Amino acid sequence: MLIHPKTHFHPYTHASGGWGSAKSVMKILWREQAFAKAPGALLKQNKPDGFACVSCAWAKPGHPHALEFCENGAKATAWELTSMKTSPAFFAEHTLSELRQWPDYDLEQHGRLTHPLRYDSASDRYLETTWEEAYREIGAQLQVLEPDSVVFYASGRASLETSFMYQLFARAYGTNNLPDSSNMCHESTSVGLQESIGVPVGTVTLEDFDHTDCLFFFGQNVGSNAPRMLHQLQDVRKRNVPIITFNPLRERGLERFVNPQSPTEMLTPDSTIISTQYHQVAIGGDSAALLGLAKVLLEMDDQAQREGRAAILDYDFIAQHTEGFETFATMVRGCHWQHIERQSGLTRGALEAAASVYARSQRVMIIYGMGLTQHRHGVQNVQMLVNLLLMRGNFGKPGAGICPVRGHSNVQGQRTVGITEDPKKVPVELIEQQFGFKVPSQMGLCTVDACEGILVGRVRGFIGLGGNFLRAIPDTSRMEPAWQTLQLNVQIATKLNRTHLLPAQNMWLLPCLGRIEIDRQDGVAQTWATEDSTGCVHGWRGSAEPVSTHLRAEASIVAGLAMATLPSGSSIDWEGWSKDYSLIRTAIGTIYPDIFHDMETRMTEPGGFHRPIAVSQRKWLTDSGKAQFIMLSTLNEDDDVNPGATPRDVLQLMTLRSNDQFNTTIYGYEDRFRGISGTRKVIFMHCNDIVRLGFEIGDQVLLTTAIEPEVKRQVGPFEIVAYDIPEGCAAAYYPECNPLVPLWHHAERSKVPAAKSVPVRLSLVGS
Ligand SMILES: Nc1nc2c(c(=O)[nH]1)N[C@H]1C(S)=C(S)[C@@H](COP(=O)(O)OP(=O)(O)OC[C@H]3O[C@@H](n4cnc5c(=O)[nH]c(N)nc54)[C@H](O)[C@@H]3O)O[C@H]1N2
Ligand SMILES: Nc1nc2c(c(=O)[nH]1)N[C@H]1C(S)=C(S)[C@@H](COP(=O)(O)OP(=O)(O)OC[C@H]3O[C@@H](n4cnc5c(=O)[nH]c(N)nc54)[C@H](O)[C@@H]3O)O[C@H]1N2
Ligand SMILES: [Mo]
Repeated sequence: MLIHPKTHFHPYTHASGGWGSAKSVMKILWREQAFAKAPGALLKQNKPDGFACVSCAWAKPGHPHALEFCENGAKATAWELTSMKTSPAFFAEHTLSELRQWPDYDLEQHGRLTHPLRYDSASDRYLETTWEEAYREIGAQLQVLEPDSVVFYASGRASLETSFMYQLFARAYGTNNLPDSSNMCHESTSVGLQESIGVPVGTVTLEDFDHTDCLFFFGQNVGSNAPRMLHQLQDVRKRNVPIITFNPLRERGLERFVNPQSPTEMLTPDSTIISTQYHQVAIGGDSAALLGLAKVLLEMDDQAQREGRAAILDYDFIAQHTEGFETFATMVRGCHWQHIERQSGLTRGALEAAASVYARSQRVMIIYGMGLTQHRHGVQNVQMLVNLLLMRGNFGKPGAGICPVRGHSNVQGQRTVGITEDPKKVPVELIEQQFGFKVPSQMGLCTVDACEGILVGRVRGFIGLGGNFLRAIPDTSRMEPAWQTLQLNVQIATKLNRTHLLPAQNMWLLPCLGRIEIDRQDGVAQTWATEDSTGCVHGWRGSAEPVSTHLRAEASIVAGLAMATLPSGSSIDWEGWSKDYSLIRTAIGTIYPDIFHDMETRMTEPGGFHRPIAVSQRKWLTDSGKAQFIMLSTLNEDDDVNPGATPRDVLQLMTLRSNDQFNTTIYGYEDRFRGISGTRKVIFMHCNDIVRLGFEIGDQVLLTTAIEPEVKRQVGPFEIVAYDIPEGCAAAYYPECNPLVPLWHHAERSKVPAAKSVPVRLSLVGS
C-alpha cells in the first residue's frame, strides 16, 4: 500500500498479544515509575486473595492463570499505582483556565489526586480544604437544592457496597436521578434482553466456553478491550470451534493471537487464528445481516422439509418456550435479498456461509459489544441476536447463549444493587420497610436526560462517583458552556480530568482510594465485591499502600456526604457501614436475598458465586412467561438522521477506542494493532472514498456533522489514513469526536448515544 510520508501509519502484521504486548506493559510501568509497587500488585490482580482489575468487566476465573491480567489491565494498574501526584502544590501553579488547554493525556499524567479540594473562583484555582468542611458545605448546598434537580452519576467502577450506599443516599435525599455509564454503553442490552428473554444481563458463563461448538462475534474489539477473553477464544479454537466475526474493521485481536504469558508461544512463530470467517459488515448493518442469517435458516429449513430431512429449526423449543415466531418468520420471508445486501453491505453468499455453520452447530454463543449497542437501533440489534439464538434453541443449555461484553469492571453490579434511574427496577417496598424512608416514585434522569436537563437549566447539581462525564457524553461543545451554570459540582475521583476543570458555581474535587489500595477502616483492611460480565460476584481486597494519607474510601465519602445532607435520625447506619463493609453486605442481602444471601461467605470462595439467571433453566421472566421473537421496526439504521438515501459526500463515522486508552483516560498515543503511533487525530477511510471525495492519504481534514447545519459540530484537523473498512464508513477515536454526536441521536428506548454511527462531511483544512 502507498503510504503518504506525513502519516504515522505502519500496518501491523503481527498477532495480538505476543512481544508487542509485553513491551507495551514495561513502557508504562517505567513511565509511571510504578516498578516499586506494581509487580507485587500485578500478582494479586484478579486473584481470589487480591483485587479486581480496574480495567474491563470480563469474567475472573476461579482457577486463574499464574498472571491473570492482560496488557491493558497491567496499564490500568500502573496508571493507578503511579508514584506521581497531583497535590495542592500542583494546583498552586496552575489555574483552571490554563489546565483547560491541556490534552486529556497530560491532565492524568501528573498522577493521583491527594487532598480534598475546593474551587476558588477569585484565584481560579483549586485550594486544599478539609474533609469535614467539604462535607458540611456540600451538605448545606444539597439541602437547599430541589432533590430532582440534582444528578447522582456513577461511572461503573465503585464496589457493590459503595454503589448500594450511593443509590440509598440519592433516594433518601429524594431523587431517582441515578444515571450511570451503562446509559452510554450496554443499556440497549438491559432493555432488549429484558423484553426478549426476561433478564437484563448476559446468560453465558466461563464454563460455557468449554462446551460451545460455535461462536459469533459482533462489534466487540476483544484484543484491546477485553483481552483476557482471548484465553477462552484460544482454547475454543484449539478445539476447532468456528468463530464467525461481524465487524466493519479487521481488528487484530479478532484475527490472530499469541499468548504473552506462554513462553512456548512467545518463542515460536505460532499464533492462533481467531476468526474462521470475518464479515466486514457496514456500520449499522447488523440487523440486516442478522435478518439475512435468519432468512437463510428459513430457506434451509424449507428445503430440508421438502426433502424429508430433519428440520433445521428447533420447532419443539420454539413451540414450548417462545412466542411470536410465525409473525417473525413471515416478516423475514417478506424481506428481499437486495435490500438485505444493500443495508448490511454483505453478499447473500457471505451470509449463507455464516448461516450454514450456525445451522450445523448444536451449541452457539453470541458475543457482542459497543458496535451493536451504540446505534439508533441498538435495542433492535440486541433483539435480533436473540431471535437468531431462539430459532435453534440456543438458550438454557451448556455452551449456548448470549454474552454482552460489559465495559467498566462493576457496571453490571451497580445496576444490580439499585443504581438506576427507573424505580420500577428496585425493590421499593423492601427498601422502605428496611430503611424507613419513602422511595420517590418519579422516574429519574438517564445520562441523555441529565444532559438535556443541564442544557435547559433544570439540573442544578451534579455528583460524580468516578468517571469523566463531560468528556464521555455526546455533544460536548454544547454541553461545556451549559455545565458552567450548575450551582453544584462534586466529583469523587482518583485523577484529574476535564470534568473537574469547568467550574460550576460551587465545586469540590474529592480524592478517593483506588481499588488496588488497602482500604483500612478502624485499622481493619476491608473487603469489597463486584459483579462481572458473566453475572459472577467476587470478593476482593486491596494490596498496595495508599498513595496519600489524606485519601478516603469511596464508601466513607458517600457516608460523609449522606450524613451531612440527610436529616439526622435516619435509620441507615452510615457511620457503622463505612467502618465495616460486612454490615453493608448484610443490608444488600436483606434487600436482594435471591442474589446476595450469605454474600459474606460466598463471595470469597474461589470463582465467587453466580447470580441466578432464570434463562439457564429455560425459565422466561417476561410478561407472558415465554421468550419473545421481536419484530424489526426498520433496516434503515439511521432513520433519525438519514430518512432517505445518504448523500454521496457523507460518511458514517464510528467513534472507538485505541489500544492505548481506557475510555477517556489516554495512556498514550499508540494504537499498535491499527498501526497508528504518535497521534490520535486520524480518520480511517476506505481508499476509494479518499479518491472519490478528492482527498489524498495524509491530508488534514475537518470533520463536520452532516445534519442540523444550524448547530456547528466540528472537530479536527485529523489526518486521513487509508484503512480496510467498508466504503462509505469511517472511524476515529473517542472522546476526541464526541462534539460530533448530537445529543438527540441516540438509541430508541435505551437512549444510548449512537456513537457508532454519526453522519459526517470532510473538508480540507484551510479550504
Ligand atoms: N483497554 C480498554 N479496555 C476497555 C475499555 C477501554 O477504553 N480500553 N473500555 C471499557 C468499556 S467501558 C467498554 S463499554 C468496553 C468497550 O469495548 P468494545 O465494545 O470493543 O468498544 P469499542 O472500542 O468502542 O469498539 C467497538 C467495536 O465495534 C466495531 N463496530 C463499530 N460499529 C459497528 C457496527 O455497526 N457493527 C459491528 N458489527 N461492529 C461495529 C468497531 O470496529 C470495534 O471493533 O471495553 C471496556 N474495556
Ligand atoms: N463517542 C463515544 N462516546 C462514548 C463511548 C464511545 O464508544 N464513543 N463509550 C461510552 C462508554 S461505553 C462509557 S462506559 C463511557 C465512560 O464514561 P466514564 O465512566 O464517565 O469515563 P471514564 O473515562 O471511564 O472515567 C475516567 C475517570 O474516572 C476516575 N476514576 C478512575 N478510577 C476511579 C476509582 O476507582 N474511583 C473513582 N471515584 N474514580 C475513578 C478518574 O478520575 C478518571 O479520570 O463513555 C461513553 N462515551
Ligand atoms: Mo462502557
